[in-house]
Amino acid sequence: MPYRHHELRSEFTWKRPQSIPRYLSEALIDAYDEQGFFLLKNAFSADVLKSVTGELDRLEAETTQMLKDNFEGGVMFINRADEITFSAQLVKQSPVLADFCRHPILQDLVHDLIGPDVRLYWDQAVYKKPGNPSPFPWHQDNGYTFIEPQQYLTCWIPLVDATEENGCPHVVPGLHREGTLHHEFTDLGFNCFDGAPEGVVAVPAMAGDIVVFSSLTPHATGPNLTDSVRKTYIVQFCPDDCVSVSLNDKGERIETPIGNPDTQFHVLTNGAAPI
Ligand SMILES: O=C(O)CCC(=O)C(=O)O
Repeated sequence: MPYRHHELRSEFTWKRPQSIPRYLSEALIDAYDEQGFFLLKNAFSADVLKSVTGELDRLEAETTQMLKDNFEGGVMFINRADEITFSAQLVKQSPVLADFCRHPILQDLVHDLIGPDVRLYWDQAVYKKPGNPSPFPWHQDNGYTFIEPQQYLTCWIPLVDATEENGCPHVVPGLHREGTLHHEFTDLGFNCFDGAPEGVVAVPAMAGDIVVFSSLTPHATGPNLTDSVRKTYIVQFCPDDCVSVSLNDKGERIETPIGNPDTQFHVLTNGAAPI
């Protein structure tokens, strides 16, 4: 029963870090609290994007090949080789990506939204291939992986301009405050809404921006109706003392500390870059 954690629920409990923000304005921190998301413009230079994209293109090509070689029709869980791929925990394979996840902007961002002791929780490239007519369904990131404290931070980093034509994120502002929603598995991935929710906002973002949102913010991405790949690197951060929570067959809570040194390393220790 791999997904019994969906029976777990949690409320929105984010506490604003007490220290003086290093990078974010109060308005953006308020937006995170009240709306559950914001767009941070021009976070990364073209040089940084180029080196990250080079690594991701190489590793994503391996994912696509692996899916085609091993799975009928190239379909495995939410991956469909010719439509959308998820290449996860790439920091283990790439020092360039591991360095990127400790980029000074990301360190400042996690300081301002999480606090002084923060780990990388997850990283994955999501490539939405040309002519993919399927949306990626509405979900909270907690709908896939349930951790406590609930609130972890997702940075959705477009490597090409993400538009309404090629599958930019859409969010429902404010709904993160409802806590964890119930998710059902569909052919395309977990889904937390019957039909289209009210109040949806599209969040187009340019290469080098970051769409910052809470793991409790419901989001979806649209189809890619263009003739080029929509490339995103998603990096997620959590407080140092986070645990992963699941239920066993008897319905008992199983807590596992988060902290694989290769994939969930510290990005901030006592407010400073780890040595
Ligand atoms: O980038 C996408 O198209 C969807 C990915 C996503 O929402 C996620 O991995 O949580």
